[in-house]
Amino acid sequence: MSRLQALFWDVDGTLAETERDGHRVAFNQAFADLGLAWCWDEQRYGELLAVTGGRERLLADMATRSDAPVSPQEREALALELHRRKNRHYGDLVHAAQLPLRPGVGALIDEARRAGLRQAITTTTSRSNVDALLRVHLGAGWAAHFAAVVCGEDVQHKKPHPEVYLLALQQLALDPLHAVALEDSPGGVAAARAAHVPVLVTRSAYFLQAPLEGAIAIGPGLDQRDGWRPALRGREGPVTLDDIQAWHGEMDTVSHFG
Ligand code: XBP
Ligand code: MG
Repeated sequence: MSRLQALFWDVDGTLAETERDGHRVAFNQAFADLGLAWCWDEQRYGELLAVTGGRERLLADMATRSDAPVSPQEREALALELHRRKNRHYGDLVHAAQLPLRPGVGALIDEARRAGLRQAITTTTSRSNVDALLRVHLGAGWAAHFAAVVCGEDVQHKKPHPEVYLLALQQLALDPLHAVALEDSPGGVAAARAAHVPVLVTRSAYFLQAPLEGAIAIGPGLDQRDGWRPALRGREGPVTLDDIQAWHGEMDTVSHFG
């Protein structure tokens, strides 16, 4: 059995429920800034999450609109401007303390740090968004908790491409089988698996029913022991490093979760 040496943390949906109440709201504020009568409701935003990357998401939405600029250059310029404004609004929302960490996340980061595991951020969101979120919740020195911080700007291909994970593995000089990725979405699971990193899923609001295959464990959140597959012993308390180590040790015997 290979010993667990590192945790790789996805950000949006895994560290915090940032999509519905953060990015979506901030995108709508950016539309209003520019006088656009566009509004992404919760359902439309859920559909658009199939596209990773905020700028890419804007372009995908424009491709379906009759009231978007016609030329690719104008669309690109508008997407850039909206994305820049969206990230500023997102930072403001985070600072207004409207986006707490998901329950159990802070405790597991602390436990892993005390146990001497290395940790990395592996996200396709922008670096400024990660900085805003973690500065509020872990303090100005948040980056010291992480041996690598790989963000959307660092890669050519966003999730579900494995590049974010491959870069983190390279920076930590780590065998993928010695890590566990924490993810919330099908795209994140696909990215980790394509890099051969075992992945544990804490389902987020938008992906409660999504089909997810090939994780070493799937559950509702790190603060509870109920509802996990494979099942956890005992009903009280959060998911611990020992639990993750046990799933990691047994991963060869686990095949698919629907
Ligand atoms: C999720 C994403 C991001 C965010 C928005 O990343 O796809 O695009 O929705 O952030 P992850 P940006 O789950 O890997 O953290 O606008 O900065 O792209
Ligand atoms: Mg995510």
